[in-house]
Amino acid sequence: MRASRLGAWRALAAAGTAATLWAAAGCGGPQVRHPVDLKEHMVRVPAGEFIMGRDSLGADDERPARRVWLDEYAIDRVEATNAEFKAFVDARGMVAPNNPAWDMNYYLGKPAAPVVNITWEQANAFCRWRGKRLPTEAEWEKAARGTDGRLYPWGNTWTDSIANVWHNDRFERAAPVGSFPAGASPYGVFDMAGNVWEWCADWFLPQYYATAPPRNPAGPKGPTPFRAVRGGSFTSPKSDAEIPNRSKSPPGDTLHHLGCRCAWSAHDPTAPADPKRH
Ligand SMILES: [Ca+2]
Ligand SMILES: [Ca+2]
Repeated sequence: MRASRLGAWRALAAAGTAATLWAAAGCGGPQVRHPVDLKEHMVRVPAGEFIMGRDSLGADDERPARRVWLDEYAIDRVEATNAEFKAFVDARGMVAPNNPAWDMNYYLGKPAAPVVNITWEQANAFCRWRGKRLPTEAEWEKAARGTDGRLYPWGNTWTDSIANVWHNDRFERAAPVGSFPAGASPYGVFDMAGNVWEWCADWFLPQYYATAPPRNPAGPKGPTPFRAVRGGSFTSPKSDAEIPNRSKSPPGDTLHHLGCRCAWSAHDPTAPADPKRH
C-alpha cells in the first residue's frame, strides 16, 4: 500500500503538477497524507458515510438508498478540459478526439470546454497519465451530493440557470468548465449536474446496489457490456441531472456529450488486486 501511494505521488509530480499541498486526513483515524493538487483544483472529500441511491421516484437501478462508507479521497473540481486532454494526447502521440458535429473547431478552439468524444479507455488512460484515476460511482455521487442525500448539488429544489441542461440557461451546447459556481456541490465540485456526462470507473449493472458492499464499493466485478456514466449533460432533461440518476455507455463508444473527471486516493479501490474490490 505504501509503495502504491508513493507511486501515485511520483506520477502526479511527473505529470507536471508541482504545486501540491500535503494535506492531513480528518481527525479521528490514522493520519493519511496525500498530495492535493492546487493547480488542477482537486477537492478533498473527508472519510465517512453518505446516502447513496434513493428509494422514491427515480428508476429501479437507483434502489435501495443505503448508507455507504468511503475512505478519504480527492476529486477534480471541474470536468477534464480540451486543453488538459490535448497535453495527454500530445505527450502520448495519440489521435485527438473527433470534434462534435456542432462545432468543428471545438477541440482546439475551446481549450476551457470539457473534452468529449473519448472512450472509457481513453478517459481511464488520461487519468492514469495524470497520476490519478476515474472516480467510482460512489465517489462521484458523494462528491455531488455530500452526506444529506440531496437531489441536486445545491439542494433539493431545481433552480434554472445554475446548471447546464437542455434549454434552461445561456448555453445551447457544452459550457466552459466551472461556469456555474452557484450550482456547486457541498464540497465545491462544479458541473455535477449537467454540462457533460462523466465516465466512472465502475462496470455497470442495474441491480448492483442490492448487493454492493457498504464500504468503498467499486462496481461489479465485470466485465459487463457497459461502464457507468453520471450527471446528465447539455442534451439532458433536468431529471437526468438528479444526482442519484444512473446511466451507462459501452466503453468503446464516443459521444459528443460524454467526458470525464479524475479522482485520487491513497488506496485505490479500483485496483484489481485490492481486496476491498471484493
Ligand atoms: Ca443548456
Ligand atoms: Ca458533468
